[in-house]
Amino acid sequence: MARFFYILLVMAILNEASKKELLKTSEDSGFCVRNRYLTRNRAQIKNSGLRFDMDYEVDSTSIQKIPGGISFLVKSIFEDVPFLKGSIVLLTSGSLHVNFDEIHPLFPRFRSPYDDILNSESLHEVPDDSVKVKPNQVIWTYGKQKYELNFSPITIQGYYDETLTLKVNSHSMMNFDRYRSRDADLKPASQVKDTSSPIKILDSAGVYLEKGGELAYFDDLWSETFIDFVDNKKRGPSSVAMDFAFVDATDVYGLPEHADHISLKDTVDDEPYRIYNIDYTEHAVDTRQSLYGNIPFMLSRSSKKIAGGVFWFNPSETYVDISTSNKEKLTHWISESGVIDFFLIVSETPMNVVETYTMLTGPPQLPPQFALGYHQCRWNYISQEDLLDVSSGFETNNLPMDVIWLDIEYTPERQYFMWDHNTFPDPIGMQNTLDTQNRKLVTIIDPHIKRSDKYSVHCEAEDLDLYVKNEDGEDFVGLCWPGRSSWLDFTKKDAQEYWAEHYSLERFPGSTNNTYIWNDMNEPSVFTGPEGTMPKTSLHGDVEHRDVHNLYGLLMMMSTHRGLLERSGNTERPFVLTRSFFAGVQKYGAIWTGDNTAKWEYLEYSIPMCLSVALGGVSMCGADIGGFFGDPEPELLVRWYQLAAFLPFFRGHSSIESKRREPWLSGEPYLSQIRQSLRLRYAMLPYWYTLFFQYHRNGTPVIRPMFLEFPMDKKTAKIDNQFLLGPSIMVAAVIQAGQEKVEIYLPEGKWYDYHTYSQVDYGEIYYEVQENWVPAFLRGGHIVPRQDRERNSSVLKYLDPFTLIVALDENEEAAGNLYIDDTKTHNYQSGEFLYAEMKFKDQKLKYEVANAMELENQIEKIVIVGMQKTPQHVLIENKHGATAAEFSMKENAVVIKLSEVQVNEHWVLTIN
Ligand code: NBV
Repeated sequence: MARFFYILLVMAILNEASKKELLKTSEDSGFCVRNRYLTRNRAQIKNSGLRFDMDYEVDSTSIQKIPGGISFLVKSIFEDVPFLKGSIVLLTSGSLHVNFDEIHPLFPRFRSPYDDILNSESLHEVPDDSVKVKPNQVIWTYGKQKYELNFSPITIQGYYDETLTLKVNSHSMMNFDRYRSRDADLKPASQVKDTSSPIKILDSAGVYLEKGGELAYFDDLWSETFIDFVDNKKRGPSSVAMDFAFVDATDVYGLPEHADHISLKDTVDDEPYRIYNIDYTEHAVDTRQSLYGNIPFMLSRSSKKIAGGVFWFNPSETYVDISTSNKEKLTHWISESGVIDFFLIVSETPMNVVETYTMLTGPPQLPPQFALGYHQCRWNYISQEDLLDVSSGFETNNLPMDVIWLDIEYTPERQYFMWDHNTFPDPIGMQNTLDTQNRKLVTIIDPHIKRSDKYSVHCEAEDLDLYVKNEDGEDFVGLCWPGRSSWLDFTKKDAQEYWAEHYSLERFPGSTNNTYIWNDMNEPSVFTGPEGTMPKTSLHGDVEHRDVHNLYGLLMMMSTHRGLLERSGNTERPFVLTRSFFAGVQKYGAIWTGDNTAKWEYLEYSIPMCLSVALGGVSMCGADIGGFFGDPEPELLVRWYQLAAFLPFFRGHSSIESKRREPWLSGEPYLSQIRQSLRLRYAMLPYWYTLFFQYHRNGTPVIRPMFLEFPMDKKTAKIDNQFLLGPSIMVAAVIQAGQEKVEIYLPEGKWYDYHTYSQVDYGEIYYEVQENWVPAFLRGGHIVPRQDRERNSSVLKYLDPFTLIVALDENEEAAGNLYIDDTKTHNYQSGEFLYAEMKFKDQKLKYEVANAMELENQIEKIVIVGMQKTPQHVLIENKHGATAAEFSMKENAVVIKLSEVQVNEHWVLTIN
């Protein structure tokens, strides 16, 4: 009982502390106000005779050749002495890497850990002959990419196939606040070349600026107060900024995660997109406020055959402004601290840009196959009986499920790596039972560590000095679930190692090799901190938290991932879910959209949210089915399952205050409808797994906004209530109660209803809503592998036969792939997998095994959709010779039954 009241109390505090008005807007962030002001009033400042110091040039005498590019020094045009060093290198993987850093900073300027985020395979420099150094310019040419650096003022232009695609600093918004000592704000005039004009501003972080004819004083350079939280900026202003213009772009996308549409809005007289990992409880939708995780990557779509991308590699608080003019999308990126470090990508299609970025920060993890099944979660399954009852409920109701989850209540007083033995007396026994049902367990592990002398995780961390420090250099202490807590400093290698070790079976007693992990609250969420997170003045060694904030969650879950890898001696693929994240998270696991609400609009926004996360390289995304807060009416719950079956991370979850909602509690017809969605998902697992393999190998996202597949069709540019699963299936959501029709746009080509195989005309259509499913379409020209036998866990499907759905295009052709491996280890990396290529052409379906492994599975059925003539005869040729195959005409398809056709052999099917 006491615990229950405690929870209510903390939730009340949390809800209060996280109301929208208690989060910062751009107006509350001095560095953003200042950079916006300076760039918007640039002409006025210059005309008023004040010195405007945001004009930078390359010191042409300093250029040095380095592999793939140049290094150089940079100065303000008003000064003789360079204060920045720069380097620009073109990479063979298709991006231009640009860096600016202070030459002699007063404090170390933080640089993100390359090894943890970037993929070394993507960092090879182009050969020397691709770089031409001229007196005032450097030109890189590699394939169809060309970049030009102009020295004064510094600008960069990116061309694809001779078409200008991306411009850097073309609007002179570049800014680099140097660290300065407090009393050196105004420099002696002798350091300045021209002393005749009144010097009031020496650089963008200077003290006096003219505002509306008057001298304005920015008084927040050294300290800033938000509500009652004082941010003591002992190191002073340190912002960095840059503008990127996407030429001829109709839309820009990316910058996940925001509860917003995929096509990003102009922000001119509005709030910019904020990038700062925070626990924005009961978050709104249609907002540019930040959420739990962020990926500072943006890409463009154009009506020409060009697309651009920018990855702004800076983990401090960042704002991005977007405006449209002259067919150009101008973006202004402003970060609170760190260095200027970014990657540019120019290419022919947005898809290429996404793939290049995804591999640059990847490769994405190939998840164990069970992770693509259904996950059942709740805050909380309160005891081991409760958990096992729920798991059995899935059995008795014939509902597939692979993973059941435990939230924070399984621990004694939120001390992680331990079990509350009153409620979970035998966790191993519990997991053994789950094992007999072919199910896994995920337990939550949060980053706050209870400061208790009896808690060894804390005592050792304290002894080893692994905690983040406060500004006075003592262990940082804040309130979170366990009460007084501290947080490991994951920027330290020894803290990462310490954390990873805790996932060993010895250090996490009661865990098994089938226990997987959920890292929550890792923004990090600190109940007593500003905006519910860690104060920026906290210290990671000599680095301030403000410099690294957005990395915290990523580094934590990276360490967890490493722990699970080590637990299995590096043989098994881990599964880790994280709430907070940054660029590169796709290497380590899955994310979800956090605490949504049981309302229709949250179902609607789950699509653009996951789509933009996928554009940011992270396909393994999902939203809590049913909504975390509140209680969905059965219709909403069913619609949510029906849609979520087509989103990668497929998990039902609800808050401790919500009513229980295991599928059978809704009764009929809802239970059957939910079962149908789960079965649809499980039948499609071979397709999902194949898509994930392609994503892992090439960075091709698993879920795709329409514009990514149809970039030249401008009608697709803003669509985000429908999307593609891989290249072959298009899905649309039902997002209103009692909705009768869904308006859908099908680009030119052949389309078939996924559920009935009937052909659907392309163009704008109205789809009559069905109770049992959401609209989904097969795209002509594609082959989708399935396993249609009904099983209650993905594990049980392993030996099942396959069905191939062949959807023909206008030329009666189609193609597709099938990937199979052992579902869970890294053996695929040494070639132990099956990869088959399937092509339908001239009435023949050819199945070729590009990479074979030992497998017993058969192909039992082929469904051909969209065939004009009725077949008379079907022949299958394989190693057993040629035999006639049985076939029948179903309403909209030819159904061919096969026997003794193996999944790991070549065969040809001929239809006459
Ligand atoms: O651990 C409790 C919850 C969890 O169920 C949810 O999924 C997380 O997003 N957690 C947040 C903390 C409490 C939120 C009110």
